[in-house]
Amino acid sequence: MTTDAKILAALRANPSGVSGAHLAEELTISRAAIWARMDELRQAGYNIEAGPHFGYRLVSAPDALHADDLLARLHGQREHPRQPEHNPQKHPTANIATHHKIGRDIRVFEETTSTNDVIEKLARDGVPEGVVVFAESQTKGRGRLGRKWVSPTHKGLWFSILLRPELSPQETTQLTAASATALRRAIQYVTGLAVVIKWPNDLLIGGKKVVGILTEMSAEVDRVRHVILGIGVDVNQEVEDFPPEIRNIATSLKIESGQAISRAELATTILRELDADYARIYSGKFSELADEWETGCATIGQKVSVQMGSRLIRGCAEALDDDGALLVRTEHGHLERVIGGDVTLEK
Ligand code: BT5
Repeated sequence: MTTDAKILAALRANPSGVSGAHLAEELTISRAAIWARMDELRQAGYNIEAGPHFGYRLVSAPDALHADDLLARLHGQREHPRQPEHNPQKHPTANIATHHKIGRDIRVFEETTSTNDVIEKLARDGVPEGVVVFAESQTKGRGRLGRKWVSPTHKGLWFSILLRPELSPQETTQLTAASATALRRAIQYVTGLAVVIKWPNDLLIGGKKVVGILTEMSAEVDRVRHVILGIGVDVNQEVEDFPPEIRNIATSLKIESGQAISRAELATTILRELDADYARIYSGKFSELADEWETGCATIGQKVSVQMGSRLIRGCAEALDDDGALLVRTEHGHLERVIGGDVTLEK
């Protein structure tokens, strides 16, 4: 962690205040250096009080993503998981081992084309897996098949993660499943809202899309070089922030819950949950995760039509198989294994 991340972690761990002398000793820097860092943090929008009796105290943080703050929060959540006020349930993955890969390096850009592009460059430069890139806005945010992803400034979480999994290209569907389950848990935990998964990569609230996931992969025939998980979460948009063409199909956590959500808190909860699910895949526990996916997946048991390239399949979505593919019983009684494509839920 950087010095600022350590300072923010200490301030969060000690809400009633922490002394400059204590911080200086912990961080092995001078008290003057601590004072200078506090000043920088204030300029970045952190409201930090100072007083002779309590030392330094964090009063509020800006609604902006800040890499050091995200690292500090992630560290703090691991050390002392906190309960959101409305949600008495235990931290969802409190009992699942994490391996601290996802989020060990976090970078934030004010604007970029697409965070997937930034990660692609880092991947080619040989950066280790687990790096996460957030952007406050994207000028060319994309969905699957060249579709556009609307990413208004400071309203959502637009981010990508680099993974270098030891999986075959076919097995990478597991990562889409892991992303969907982790995001569902994190959002339900932070907001208390009921979220369902629409196979393979959307999360919906009240039938409207609130999360999209774009998984991109670089692979040889039998070996994955790297996978990029691109995730878009609609957090604090108002209805008018969505362009008219998607107003009927998209929603945000603020619209659904009636209150603004801390993007930083949500971001780090998501990273924690993703890390836990990635650890589950690594330790051979995908079946556990697949069960959770199936439970949260609104597509199972529904009549669907699936567009796969130029082919259209109609039938009933019966189950997920071991790799996370959707099994669809067609009108003619055949069981089709669907690994990609666009699913429409039929009425
Ligand atoms: C997806 O594609 O749902 C994947 C979206 C992934 C976005 C993230 S943001 C960070 C990273 N960087 C990127 O450039 N992308 C990833 P797809 O299933 O093809 O859905 C795209 C469709 O969703 C569009 O055609 C619209 O109908 C709708 N849409 C666009 N923007 C939306 C938004 N903000 N919220 C909800 N729906 C949206």
